Amino acid sequence: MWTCVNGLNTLEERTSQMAGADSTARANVNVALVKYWGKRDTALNLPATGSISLTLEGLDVEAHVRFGPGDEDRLVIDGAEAAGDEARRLTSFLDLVRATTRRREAAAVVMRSSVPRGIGLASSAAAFAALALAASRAAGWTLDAAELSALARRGSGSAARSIFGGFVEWHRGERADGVDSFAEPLAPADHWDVRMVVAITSTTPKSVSSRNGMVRTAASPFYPAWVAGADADLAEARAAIRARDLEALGLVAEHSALKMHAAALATRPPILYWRAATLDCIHRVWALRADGVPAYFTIDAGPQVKVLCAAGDAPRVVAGLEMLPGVERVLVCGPGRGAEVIG
Ligand code: 2P0
Repeated sequence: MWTCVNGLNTLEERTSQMAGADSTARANVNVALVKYWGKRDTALNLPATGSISLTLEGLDVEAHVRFGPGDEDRLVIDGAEAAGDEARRLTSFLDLVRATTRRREAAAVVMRSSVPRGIGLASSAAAFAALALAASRAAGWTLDAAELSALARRGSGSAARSIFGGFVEWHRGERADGVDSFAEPLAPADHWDVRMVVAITSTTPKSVSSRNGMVRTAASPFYPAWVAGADADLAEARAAIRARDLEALGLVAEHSALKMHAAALATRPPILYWRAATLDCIHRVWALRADGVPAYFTIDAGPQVKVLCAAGDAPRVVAGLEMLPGVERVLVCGPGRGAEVIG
């Protein structure tokens, strides 16, 4: 079990170092409480709905970027050369930074992740938030927080939220060019002493990426209802966060996650991210609630179950989940800080 700590600081404080041709940044993952699942523009990563998340301390990605001579980008992730789709996605993101800043140099990128990739733990959110900050600074491009969030969104939608710490809302926006689709902080990491208990039920990479899963879910008969319900869920979650009302936030988070998965299940061919242990965790969370422990689950594009609870109840939630067959590991994360420059 890992225990992660709270963190705070303004984006300005965290990015106050001088920009140069070389920069290192770190960003934490975030877990959506009101989910993003569907796009109004796939090229620009513009979401069909807004979403609300909690940034988690301790599950992070560091990105070092240097622009310099060379014919090709050099991309190293966790000690291995990036290849295939992963490399293409990183290079297109770097192309976007180069095009905007009129740079032609190749980039040397080294990323280190404390989050397993491709299993539904939001590693791409942390990766593109860290990369957006490091690459923009290495290119000498000064962005305010909203602009940085919109840039991170181009790499991975959910990365827009990892720019900020604590509770965060990513706006759907209305404009076709996407300039109004960025995230903003709703409440800082120290607003509320909650925990996210993460039950890992499988580390096998998921068979349907979030990107493909969203495209396929748009054909679901339940997709219009999923989109139509988002504004009400967002309003409920915003009010619950402001009032520190765990029951209200937890219930709307479960509702949002279940609707997302119901829409995915009802598409053709169906998408089911859950394993048997995922269901066992859901039932255990409901049993804990019946026993008087306020705990509420959410599930992303993978079989892991993330449980929101008060800090003081985290040990009981961990005890309830770690004994279940099929639960490989349980992590406990507190609210985390936003993306920061570390070198
Ligand atoms: C979320 N997820 O709100 C939702 C819930 C997964 C389930 O955002 O295509 O990696 O890069 O924009 O951001 C995962 O999708 O997808 C995600 P792209 P992303 O956290």
